[in-house]
Amino acid sequence: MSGLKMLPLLLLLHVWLSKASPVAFQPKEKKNIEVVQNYLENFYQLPKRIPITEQSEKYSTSVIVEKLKEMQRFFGLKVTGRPNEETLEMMQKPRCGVPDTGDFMLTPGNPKWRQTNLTYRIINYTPQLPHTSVEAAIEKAFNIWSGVSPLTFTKTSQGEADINIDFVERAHGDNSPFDGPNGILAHAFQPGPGLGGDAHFDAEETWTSTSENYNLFLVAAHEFGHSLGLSHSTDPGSLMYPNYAFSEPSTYSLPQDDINGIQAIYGPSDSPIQPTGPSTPTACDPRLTFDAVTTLRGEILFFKDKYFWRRHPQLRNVELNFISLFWPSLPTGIQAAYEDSYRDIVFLFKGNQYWALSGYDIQQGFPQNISNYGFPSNVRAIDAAVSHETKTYFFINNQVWRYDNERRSMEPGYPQSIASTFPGIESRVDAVFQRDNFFIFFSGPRYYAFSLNGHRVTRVDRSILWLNCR
Ligand code: 0D3
Ligand code: CA
Ligand code: ZN
Ligand code: ZN
Repeated sequence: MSGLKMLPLLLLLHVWLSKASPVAFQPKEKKNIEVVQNYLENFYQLPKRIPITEQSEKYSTSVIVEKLKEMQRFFGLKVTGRPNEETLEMMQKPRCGVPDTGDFMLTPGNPKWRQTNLTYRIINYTPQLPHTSVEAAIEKAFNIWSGVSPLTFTKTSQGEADINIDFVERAHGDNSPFDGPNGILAHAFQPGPGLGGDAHFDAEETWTSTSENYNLFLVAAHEFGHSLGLSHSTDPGSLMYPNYAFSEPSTYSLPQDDINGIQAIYGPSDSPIQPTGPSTPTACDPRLTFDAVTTLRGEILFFKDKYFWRRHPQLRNVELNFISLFWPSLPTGIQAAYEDSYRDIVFLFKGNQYWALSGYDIQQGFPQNISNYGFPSNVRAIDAAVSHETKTYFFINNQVWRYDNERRSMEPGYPQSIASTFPGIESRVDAVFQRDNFFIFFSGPRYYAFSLNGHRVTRVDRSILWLNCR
């Protein structure tokens, strides 16, 4: 594209960007303009040439605003139609060449394979993994999809296959060059003849069968979603979300969002028992329950499955995060958590193991066994935990244990029944945290505010109010 033809758009974007920062044409701004321009051209069909007439300039303004809004809506950003900071940040995250579509997660035009018995062929291999590992990863990736649909996949070694799998680098003849290490990892073509269905992997990536970036099975499973007709999804927990996130392959289960997507195209599985998958929790679902809740240096963390919500006490916003993104070595399904604010440590529990966090860093030497606290071996897991002054309370079934943080020992006389120690807390506790001399207990979809001064429950309400739902 010629520099001259780009000028009006550059000026236009410049006007917006300079509202955010009043200094004119800094190199950084020039770069931002390019980011917005390239992104919308690549992923939102923004026309590449903008004619230099005033009228068409007005037209292109509204097109850009609309495209920006579409993009912001897709990524769940504030829909402003302006290239603000969070928008630029999202645009600069590398992604692949399949355009983001607003509605559902099917590829526009709804392309699909007419037959259910598909063939694949591995054209060449990456030198970084043994052939058998590549084959195992590819086969497992296909199984993810055949398990929840009527589709079957058969490997062939020669001749025409529906899905050709290739490791290639840079320009490789399909007008979508790869970009070297990181950035775009792979891409795949929607169902169809010829290139249709084919999956290309960037040969310059480090391909692994572990948690190191990038796990070939996880990327292949995502690409085959495209090969079968799925586009990207807005569900951050789905396989078809645009960005790679590690998830343990040995226990991997295809998320429900992706199951819904593939079944919308090909119908349900032939198997008598319909498979289901994990769903991404939604903050304002009234049935929502928590696994564990704790404060951390003034923030409140709400754990659920492989996620946690983080709430800043002053800010109204609550953000959903992957546990694995903050703490790659932690398991999912944290069962209890408490903050020892004197030592400035947060402890997280699952089964008979626990971890210590200093800020957002896991301390060396963890996990350790909860027998350190003095629990007998028949205590297999902790439901909830909370610390106040020098004591820590552990809730297990209908009993509470009290631990002395200074003496580092369990107190005599415990366990006691929860109902006698905390009158008004009648059922099993899912999670609890301490704030302003209250213990906030979560049990099912409700929370109970227990006043430590008044020694009674002063409020019962819906748990999701803590996630700023109405
Ligand atoms: C891609 O390269 C996708 C492939 C993908 C996406 C999600 C899960 C597995 C594979 C191209 S279709 N995405 C880029 C990516 O995630 C944005 N790059 C690595 C990174 O860490 N950002
Ligand atoms: Ca790359
Ligand atoms: Zn390609
Ligand atoms: Zn993709």
